[in-house]
Amino acid sequence: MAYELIEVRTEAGKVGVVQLNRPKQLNALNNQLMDELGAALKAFDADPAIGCMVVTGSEKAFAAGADIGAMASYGFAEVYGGDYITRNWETIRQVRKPVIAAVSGFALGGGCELAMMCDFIIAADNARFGQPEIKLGIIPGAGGTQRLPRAVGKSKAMDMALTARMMDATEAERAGLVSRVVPLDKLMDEALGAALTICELPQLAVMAAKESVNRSFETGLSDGVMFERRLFHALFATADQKEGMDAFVGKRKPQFRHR
Ligand code: DAK
Repeated sequence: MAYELIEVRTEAGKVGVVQLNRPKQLNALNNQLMDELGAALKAFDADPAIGCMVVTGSEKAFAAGADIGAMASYGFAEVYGGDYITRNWETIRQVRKPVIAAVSGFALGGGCELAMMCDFIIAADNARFGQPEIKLGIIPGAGGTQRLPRAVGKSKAMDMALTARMMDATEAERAGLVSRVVPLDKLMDEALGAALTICELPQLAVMAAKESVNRSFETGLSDGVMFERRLFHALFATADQKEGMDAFVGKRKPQFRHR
């Protein structure tokens, strides 16, 4: 598939990088861009050479939200009856390998929601997160009212959704929305470093860890712990579990085969 609104590349033959590329519109997310992003992530997910993905934007904007101009004329019939802004926002959730959001600049509205759909967020020190939809007469529509309180708690989530206040990178890290903050010029190095670390680790265990952490958002504690236990047991059927433990006991470097 030829992409127009994203740039796609592979780093070290192992990390799939998707860069949102509508810089003049601050990477406002329209249907074409979301279709392309979904297709690129699914292609990387299906590629056995790829162990992890990074989604990033420009220095000024990860993404300033869904494309307001494209949405402005929609009525209920279009947004509910059609699939104009719903058909491609869940694709990222189908991706089984880890996806890291490398965020610099604005991550607003759907941009903040997209970052939160990724497995974790590494932020540049100029990152600003917000759910300003209220100023447009709408509310977050791609999971913001659900994922944000899980990430930062009710009070900050309410503050952001009700006042449209933006959160800077320092506050976002303190609140738990992002895992690391780095200087802007180190953002991609940091994200690629994290991605490469993941690529070196046993992929079946990586996928199981992602699945299990994600399950914690869907279940109660007892069911979640049981789900985790089943995956834990299953990993003892992998060659990489034998290799990892044998290597530790033998004081040597493991050679994982992702089997
Ligand atoms: N949409 C379209 N264009 C945008 C945009 C957006 N969200 N954000 C910025 N732009 C465009 C501007 O119109 C401007 O275009 P030109 O005038 O140059 O043609 C260009 O990007 C540069 O923007 P500014 O001139 O405004 O730049 P500033 O530095 O002055 O301000 C800003 C930056 C990010 C503070 C400002 O642009 C801004 O407030 N942007 C809008 C932020 C916003 O309200 N975002 C939330 C949008 S609603 C759903 C899925 C997703 C969603 C809902 C449902 N489903 C699956 C159901 C998501 C909804 C949203 O995200």
